[in-house]
Amino acid sequence: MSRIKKTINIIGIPYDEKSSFMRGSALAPDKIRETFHDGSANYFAENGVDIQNDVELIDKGNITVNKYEDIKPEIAKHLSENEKFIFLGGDHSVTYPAIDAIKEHHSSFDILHFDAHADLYHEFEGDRFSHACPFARIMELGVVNRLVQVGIRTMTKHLREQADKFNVEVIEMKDIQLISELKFSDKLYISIDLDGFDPAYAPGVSHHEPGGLTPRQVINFLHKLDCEIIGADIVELNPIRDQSNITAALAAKLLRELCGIL
Ligand SMILES: [Mn+2]
Repeated sequence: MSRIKKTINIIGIPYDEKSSFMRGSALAPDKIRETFHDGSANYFAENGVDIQNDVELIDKGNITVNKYEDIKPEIAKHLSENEKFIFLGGDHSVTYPAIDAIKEHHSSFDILHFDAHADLYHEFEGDRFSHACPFARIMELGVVNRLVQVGIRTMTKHLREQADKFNVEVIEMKDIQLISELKFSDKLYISIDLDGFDPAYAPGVSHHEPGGLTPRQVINFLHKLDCEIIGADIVELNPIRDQSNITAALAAKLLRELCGIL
């Protein structure tokens, strides 16, 4: 029996100018690719999907970004109706233009967001498009039905108010056992900020926030999803801060597992 292979496109977004604390994540897309293909691991996802043969994986390279406003149109050039996309950031500010571009092809969907931070600030240090703000901008687009954030452990009073305003479902790290009850049934986009993981597993990020997720928790949760996944991003790898390439290895592993479930 033959079947049509799914096409999964990888798009790098080498942009870190909206980082509030430390630059470096612009180097991440190439570092993740290099690690993905370095021969240290095979190309099978844990669920048995052979990334080399069972899916059509197309690396579109990195988009050219001179300024933040370039990101949406540069992404839009590559998007199409029936193909899947994995974006490699970049800092988390890139997720807003990515979603803004995707909404031309999907009129409503849910987002599952792993992070130490809610990234819901109305503005941060005078910038509404800071990497601390993308999910406020995304919710203002009006195309996301459910935003579910997992692993959050830095909530302020303002962020709790923003989460209430946008009806965000926040599973804070202190209540992480609640993910066992979490289910999705509609189209889903997945955004993974690597600082959602404990810095012990992911030291190569700009913001170290101890007490975080384990790779096993996240991967097991991804494998349990049985809804349609339209796309994903992996953001905030900062190769300058990484130790022994351990965070890049986690990013490459997540890329493989996302290819397995998309
Ligand atoms: Mn974060």
